[in-house]
Amino acid sequence: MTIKKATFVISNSDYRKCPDSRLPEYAFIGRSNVGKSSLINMLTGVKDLAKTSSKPGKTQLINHFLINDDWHLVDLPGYGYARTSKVNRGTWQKMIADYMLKREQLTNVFVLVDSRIPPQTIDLEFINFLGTNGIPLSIIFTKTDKQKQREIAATVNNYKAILSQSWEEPPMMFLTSAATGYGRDQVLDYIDSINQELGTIK
Ligand SMILES: Nc1nc2c(ncn2[C@@H]2O[C@H](COP(=O)(O)OP(=O)(O)OP(=O)(O)O)[C@@H](O)[C@H]2O)c(=O)[nH]1
Ligand SMILES: [Mg+2]
Repeated sequence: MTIKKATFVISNSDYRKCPDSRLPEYAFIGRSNVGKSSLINMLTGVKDLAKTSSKPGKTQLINHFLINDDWHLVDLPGYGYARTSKVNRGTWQKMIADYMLKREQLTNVFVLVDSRIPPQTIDLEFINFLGTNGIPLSIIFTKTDKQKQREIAATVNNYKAILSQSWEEPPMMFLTSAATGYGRDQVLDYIDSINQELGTIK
């Protein structure tokens, strides 16, 4: 898929105030600092479309971007950010859970995990939360430029082994690097194939 147009639409904390449209929606989630916003910039080819930071906790709201006038891409705040207060954590959980469970346009959730670290409980819990609630998901391994191929393969296999204990078939997995653009076509073509299947894109 060629990205012809990528524009910011709206930020908010309430799924009911998200854009009132029937366009399919693809959300990006994962631990704080895993590289969600960077990946969105890499995929769209627009450098500062989503705000990034070397410090965790940069993205705080549900951010909608309109792509090619055909679909929405959604940047979300990360989970597992230790410096957030308990109150904030509760608010985050409700905002995200409501969005995931109630946003009808949500077509696929990309769960981002750092290719350098072994499967973490918090990520597995989130993946299982989506699975249990029948929300389609894929896994994106980020920052592959920082890791040797052999080590990345070991992490991927580790995920597959763990998930195959509770899943008949593990979710789709993608290897990416926002730094080099690695994996861009694979992710975009996957989104395109779902859009075509839905028949929403002419
Ligand atoms: N080397 C490398 N660094 C990356 C990559 N992706 C992200 N980073 C760096 O990781 C840090 C966090 O990136 P963000 O995109 O802001 O992460 P985020 O997941 O959106 O973080 P929050 O919004 O805080 O949840 C930044 O310093 C990025 O430059 C990557 O593929 N390779
Ligand atoms: Mg972010």
